[in-house]
Amino acid sequence: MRTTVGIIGAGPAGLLLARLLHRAGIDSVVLEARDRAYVEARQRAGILEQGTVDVLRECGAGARMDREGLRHDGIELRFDRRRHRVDFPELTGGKSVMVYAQTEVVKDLIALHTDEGGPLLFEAKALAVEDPDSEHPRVRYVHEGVEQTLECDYVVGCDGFWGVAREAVPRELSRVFERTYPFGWLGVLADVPPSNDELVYARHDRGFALLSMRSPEVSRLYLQVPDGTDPDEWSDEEIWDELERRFETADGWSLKRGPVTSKSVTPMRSFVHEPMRHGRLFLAGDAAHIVPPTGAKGLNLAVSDVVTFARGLVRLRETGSADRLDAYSETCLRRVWQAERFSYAMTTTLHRAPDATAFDDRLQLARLERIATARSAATDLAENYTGLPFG
Ligand code: FAS
Ligand code: PHB
Repeated sequence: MRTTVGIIGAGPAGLLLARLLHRAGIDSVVLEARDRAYVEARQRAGILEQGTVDVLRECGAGARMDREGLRHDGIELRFDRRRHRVDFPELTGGKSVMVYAQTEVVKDLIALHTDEGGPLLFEAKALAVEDPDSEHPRVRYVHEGVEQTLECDYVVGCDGFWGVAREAVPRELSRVFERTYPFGWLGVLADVPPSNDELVYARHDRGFALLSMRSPEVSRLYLQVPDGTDPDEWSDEEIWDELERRFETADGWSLKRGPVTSKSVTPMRSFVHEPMRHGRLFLAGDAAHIVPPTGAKGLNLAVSDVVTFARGLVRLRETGSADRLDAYSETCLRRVWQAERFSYAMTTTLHRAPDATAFDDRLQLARLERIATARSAATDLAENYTGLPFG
């Protein structure tokens, strides 16, 4: 098989890229190792930056998001039993975020692509990217038990952290930057209306807690737990009891309980691979970088990477200039490191390390106090949370 752009992975990065290229009249083939049901059910992100919302609308994938998504103009920081709201439009000149789950974005893009787009092969596992620095890189993959080759002009690895694309960048040219955290997130979905209109990020001596949502009927909640925790070690009652303790306020706010429908633990990691391009191979999304979910940046970074690639290729097609494509890695990395910085700051401000001292606790509270009282600090949070401009 032959195509212009071979895309490995049908997560948000791969699917959005295929859509953007399709709209620009550039053909692509998407190879996805798992089946459609699995990809559409995988519980992940929940917050879309303003820029992501705009791109989904522009490429004709925003209709259901605009019908069912929840626009949020702020978040609440909770610490020391106090509540502090961060007003996004007020601090950013009008920007906000959208609560619309990654699973729904993926479903919308798959439906659109199946109706209008090029080949999207499920249960097609890429084995390797070959000759990435030649004029015609190839992807070797297995589909329906047969090993095959996809010949391309460009390959974009959108195959996530555990994918194969990154391995095709020669080790001697690769630099990896990494930080792991001694805690993870126990995440639950619950059939109960959210107990707050906006997301609540709580810093507590017992650990972090996050109140998020999927709809006016479904809550999504997270608890900081020790790294390697088995979710089945926690009964639903214990989870609700612990959430109540960590969200406690001085004004009698209460947490509504309801049936837990899913439980999972996510490890926390910061990771960046440089460069994000080698020859005709480009890495996008989690294939190149991971952020801890505290800043709600992962999905949105994947979107900005593929927008940067698509704009670069369209410019080459239209003007013959490869300047944007050649600047792909440095353009993306500039935005990636800002998101790494913000996600690290949110994570270390709101989570309590197992070896934290009273001094550390005071520092965290002082950082939160600063956000609550200084417009400059609140603005920095609001600008990063709603999303910095695409490269
Ligand atoms: P993905 O991992 O989503 O997709 C990669 C795809 O490639 C997968 O479908 C995989 O099956 C496929 N693949 C892998 N190897 C392959 C191979 N060899 N051949 C073919 N296909 C292959 N981000 C936010 O922005 N906001 C949040 O609120 C947020 N919350 C999160 C909560 C949790 C619990 C988790 C785990 C993540 C969260 N994230 C959040 C981050 C998350 O959304 C990722 O950043 C996002 O999925 C990245 O998208 P992709 O780069 O497309 O990678
Ligand atoms: C989610 O809704 O899943 C979510 C929201 C905000 C985050 C992380 C996850 O920071």
